[in-house]
Formats: sequence, structure tokens, C-alpha cells
Amino acid sequence: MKNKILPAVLISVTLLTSCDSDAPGLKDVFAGHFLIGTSIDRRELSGADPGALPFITEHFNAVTAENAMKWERIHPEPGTYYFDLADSIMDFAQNSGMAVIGHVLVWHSQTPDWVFRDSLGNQLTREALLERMKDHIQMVVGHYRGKVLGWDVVNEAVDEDGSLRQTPWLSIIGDDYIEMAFRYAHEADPEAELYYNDYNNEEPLKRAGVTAIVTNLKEKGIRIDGVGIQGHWHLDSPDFTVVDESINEYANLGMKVMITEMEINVLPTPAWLYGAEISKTAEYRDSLNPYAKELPDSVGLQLADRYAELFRLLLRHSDQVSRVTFWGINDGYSWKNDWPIPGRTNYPLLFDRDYNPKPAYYAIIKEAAKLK
Ligand code: 9MR
Repeated sequence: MKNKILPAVLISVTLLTSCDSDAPGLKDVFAGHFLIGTSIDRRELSGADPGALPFITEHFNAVTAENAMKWERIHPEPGTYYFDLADSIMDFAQNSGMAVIGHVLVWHSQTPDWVFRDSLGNQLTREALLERMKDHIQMVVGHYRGKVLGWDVVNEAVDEDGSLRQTPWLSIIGDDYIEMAFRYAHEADPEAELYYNDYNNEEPLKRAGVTAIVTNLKEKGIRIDGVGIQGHWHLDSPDFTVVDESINEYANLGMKVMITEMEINVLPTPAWLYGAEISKTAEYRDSLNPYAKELPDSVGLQLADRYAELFRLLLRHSDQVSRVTFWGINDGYSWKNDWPIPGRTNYPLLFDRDYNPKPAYYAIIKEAAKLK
């Protein structure tokens, strides 16, 4: 927005926030309500973009490794663990006083095929796969014991209809693979919070599936602290009333609720590609990439309204919501530039590619200011 004429509705917001600094740190604005997180990956730490790390410490007090702790990265071959990148994230976060979220222990995606097979290529037995899951969790959680605020223990285990997703974890181990993962994680770091994390789990059917998992774990006395709603959302979907209902429903089960991977897609996208099922993609077409040069002000304002609505809701639930994490530091870093359609220019976050705050940033700051 720097050199543009601000739309009239925004001038008051900008004046309101410009007295102490150009753009107060989000973490300070929402202090006392919830942690404000971001994902972080190799690019931010590499030094290639010198603005990245100072920007992160200015605005965020929680980080989630976008990819560095996933099985295929941290444990790509049997018996071989690569902790370097995840360790750098940990060091950066600790030196900056930020909370670290571990992401992720058990997931169907970004998990190498060998995990489910023996050295001859045969499918593992239930016992052997449980052993392998336990070793992995002990090694990774154990490595960061005492340093991670909480782990996404199981990710995306529920289908849209609320049933358990068909994965090798489910077919080889059976329904109890989820509870076993939580048991192993708790053994490996008894102090760490443990979360179930998913996308679209604000929608009623999927929410019912997640509720069943939480209820089962609680009935068995297995530790689970929270539910992550990823929040890969759009200008026109979901209707945020489902988020409102979901926060209440998960919180009523005693769960902390977190929005864990949030962004709001502004590009035309077929509804069958909503969510985050990364095996689904569509081909690039210019008509699906209408803002290749810049985001029109009118769409920037729509995005601001959408974020304002969302943060009004989250602030209303701030006793139930413990963290809100954005999936990317600025528009240039968002995975939404390449998924579900590769090569697009998307604008789903609060800051543009030069770290300038967008109208959406000022809109959520304004929501927090109303409570002061
Ligand atoms: O943002 C991540 C992207 O860089 C990876 O290529 C992708 C591959 O699976 O994973 C993205 O993050 C995913 C997260 O770990 C789990 N929920 C869905 C996210 C978007 O796919």
C-alpha cells in the first residue's frame, strides 16, 4: 500500500495505528488473547532474504516448521535422521523467545514408502509398524524434549465424511494407530502439549470425526491437549459460523483450539480444490491467475473484511483459542502461489511481498483496538 492512495475507509485505521510505529507487532497487538504464529522453512533461515528473520521476531511469538520436521525430511531413510534444519529453527526460536510447535509426527503425506515396508519390500505387520512409529516418535520428540510447546501428533486422519481416512497407518495398524501415536508422544516428552490437526475440520461432518477421536482418547485417559483447525480458507468459504461452532464444540471437550495454518486464498479456485488435499491439483490457466501483476484494491478490501470478520470471531473466543498461526510470513512465501494450481500469484496473507502491511493487517489490528 505504501505509495498508493489509501481508500477512505482505511485512512482512519491507518492513522489509528501509525502513532507508535508503522506496523505494531502482531504478537504485541494480540498479547493477552492468543499466541500469533507463523510457519518457517529453509528459505527464511538461509539469509537469502535478510528481511525475513527480523520481520518474524517483530510480529510472531510462535513458529511451526513448515516442512523441516516432516518424516521425509527428518528421517528420509531407515535409521538416518537429519536434524540440522529443524535444529536451526529451534535455535532461532529459542534465542528470540518464541514458542515452537512440532509439525508433524504421524501423517499419510510426506512420509516415505519405506516406512510401511520391510527390507525386502513386503508390507510390515501391525507390530512392526507400531515399533517403527514408536522409534520415530521417541527419536524426534526425544531430540526436542523440553523445548517444544506442543506437537501435531496426528495430522489429517479424517475424511470429509467424518470417517477415518484410508492410509497405510490405518490399514496396517488399525483404528488404534491414533491413540498409540499419542501414547508414544506423551512417553517421549511428558511436558509437551499434544494436538490433533486437520483441515476442513470446522465442517460439521469432519468435525464429528475429530470429536470422536478426541472423545475416545479422553475416555482412555490418553493425553490430548488441543485440536488444530488448519484454516486454509477462501474469500467465499467457509461460512465462519462453522468455525464459531467448532471452537465451542472442541473447547467443550476440554481442548485448546488453535488455528494452525491460516491463509485466505483470493484467487478463483474450483470448489473441489478447497481444503488441502495436496494430491489434487489442476492445470495452470491465465484466467485462473487474474492478478499476476498486482492485487486490485477492491479485492484487498474484500480480504480485509474477511480477516476482520474472522478475527472478531477469534477475539470473542480468546479464552478458548490459544494460538493463531499464519501459513507463511508474507504473500511471497505462501504455498498458495503453487497449490492447487502451480505458477499463480496469490495474496492470502497480511503482508505483501515487500513486507508492507496490507489493508487486512490494519483491519485485524482495528478489531483488537476495539477491545482496549
Ligand atoms: O506448506 C507446505 C508445503 O511447503 C509443502 O510442499 C506441502 C507438502 O505436503 O506441505 C505444506 O504444508 C502442509 C502442512 O504440512 C499440513 N497441512 C497442509 C499444508 C499445505 O499442504
